Amino acid sequence: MTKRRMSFGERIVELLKMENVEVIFSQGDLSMKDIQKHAELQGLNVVGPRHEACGVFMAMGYYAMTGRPQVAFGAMGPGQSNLLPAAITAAREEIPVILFGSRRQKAVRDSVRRGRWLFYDHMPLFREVCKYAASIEHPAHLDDVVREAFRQAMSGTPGPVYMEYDFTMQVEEWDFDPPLPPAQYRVLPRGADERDVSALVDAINGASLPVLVGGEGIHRTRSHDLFRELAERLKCPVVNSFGGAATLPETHDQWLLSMSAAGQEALSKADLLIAVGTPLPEMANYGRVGHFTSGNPDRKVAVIDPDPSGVGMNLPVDHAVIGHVPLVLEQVLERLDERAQPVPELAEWRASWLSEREEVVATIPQTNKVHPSRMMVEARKGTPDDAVVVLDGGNTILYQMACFEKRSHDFLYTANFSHLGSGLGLAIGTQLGVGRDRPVCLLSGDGALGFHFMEFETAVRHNLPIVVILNDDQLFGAEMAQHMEHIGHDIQVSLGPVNYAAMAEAIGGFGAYVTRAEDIAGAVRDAFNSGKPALVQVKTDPAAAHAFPQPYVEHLVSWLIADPMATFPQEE
Ligand SMILES: Cc1ncc(C[n+]2csc(CCOP(=O)(O)OP(=O)(O)O)c2C)c(N)n1
Ligand SMILES: [Mg+2]
Repeated sequence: MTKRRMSFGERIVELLKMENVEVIFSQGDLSMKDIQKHAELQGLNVVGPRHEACGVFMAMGYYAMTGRPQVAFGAMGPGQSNLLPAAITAAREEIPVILFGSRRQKAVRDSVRRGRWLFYDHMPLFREVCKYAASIEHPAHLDDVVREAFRQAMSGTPGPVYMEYDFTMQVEEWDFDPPLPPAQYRVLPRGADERDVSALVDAINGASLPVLVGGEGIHRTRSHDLFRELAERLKCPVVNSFGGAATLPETHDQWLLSMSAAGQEALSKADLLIAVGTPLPEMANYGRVGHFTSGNPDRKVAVIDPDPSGVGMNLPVDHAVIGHVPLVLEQVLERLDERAQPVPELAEWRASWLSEREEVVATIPQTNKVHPSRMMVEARKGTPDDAVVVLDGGNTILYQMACFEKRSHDFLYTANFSHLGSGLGLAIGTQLGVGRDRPVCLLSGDGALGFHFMEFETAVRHNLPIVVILNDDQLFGAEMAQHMEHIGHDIQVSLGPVNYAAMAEAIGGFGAYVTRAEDIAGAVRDAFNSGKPALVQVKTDPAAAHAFPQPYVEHLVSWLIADPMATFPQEE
């Protein structure tokens, strides 16, 4: 085999290209200059975040839209440190991201001279947080480490991996063998055991009331069309986990909000629950209490997921069909006949859900300011149906869940970890993933947006026309009711008046400042039509956060207070 002499930096780029990496998220820095040089030469897109954590969020957004992991860098010392919070989020969200830290010479670590400029020993921290963390000690060591990183990031429960190198190593040259294709060093996604598939198909054929639960694994593997086909063949009710929102668009006549009366009835009456891409974790109190305890005692549970380690963790599972979600769905569809008649209760449950949503909208509290639920109803009118929806915030999440109908299956939120401040980064990564021509909106709380607002400049610099629709209640709203109840006033929950729209314009984007409900839809439309990164700031009523209950909040709180040690209902 002919070896080729090249720098460490050039080789990293070559290895990343073998894995179809398209973007590296890194600020220009001397400690990665050779990697950036070769990334540019080899046609990768180099996107520079203002904060390294946001670079990781961007990589997560890109992955969520494409199923291809991307790369984020942190420069030596504090830049490496800044990767950490988002690495934790990527681990919680089970999203593979490939992280690199450039490091000062390792000898600094053992120096007794108290020279610590731009140095901290990060390895123990990244080992704790990531699926794999390694220090690359020599160019000859590089290929092995990068391959192990991809192998780990993409197998079992996917997640973040971290590699670091002495910054001086970038330009070191070495004779490298031709790079290996991924199929030679990691198991590519595969389907399930055929026996498990046919047992599941038999169970489905024998079920009179199957219910599908869509999980975020459908989003992560881009299996929406197959999931929809399965739903349509089964003609059964479809609900979703929190992070699996929109896996079947809410306009579909089989979809029910899991927290609605109809959704809960469907879950409790089902004789076969088929969870796709979720180990039934967060919804319905881990499947252990609430409506899972009532209803059909003979309910069977099937799980389609790549990760065997989640099976039976919450509900006992009758059918574990383990494999890459789209491949398993294809296997199931190959064998499964179309159900002759829809599940008899479906039409009634769908009608019940639709009237529940109408009722929620009709009873939005009337105040002299815009209620955040009203903002969601109006914002929906101005948002194109095919827009990707990204979320960030506290109560904002509940207002959107109740009042912003998701019509496209592309949806992203850190549903497991709820990391405030992730939204702008996720939206930017999402827009890069779907391309400039597809609309992307970020529905955000003002508290959430404040964490990393300067990423708006990143969107301007890279010409990414994301539209931020801001619920500006001048509060960390989700904290307000508890403070009012417990203290009688709030302590550091209220935020100052900020003209975010003017800031968006000052940075070079489009800004609109809206105080009246009737102006929201038009402003949102203008924002999408501007073709620029845009922000529509809606001044909403701060009293909404404590004077009235938030829609479905009791379900959300019930997850928090659910007894994690509760026994399985079947064992009681
Ligand atoms: C990084 C981070 N810090 C703190 C929290 C706790 N927290 C959850 S919701 C919330 C308030 C969110 O305020 P905002 O984004 O304005 O949304 P609102 O509740 O007002 O709709 C806070 C502080 C969190 N989830 N993440
Ligand atoms: Mg707020």
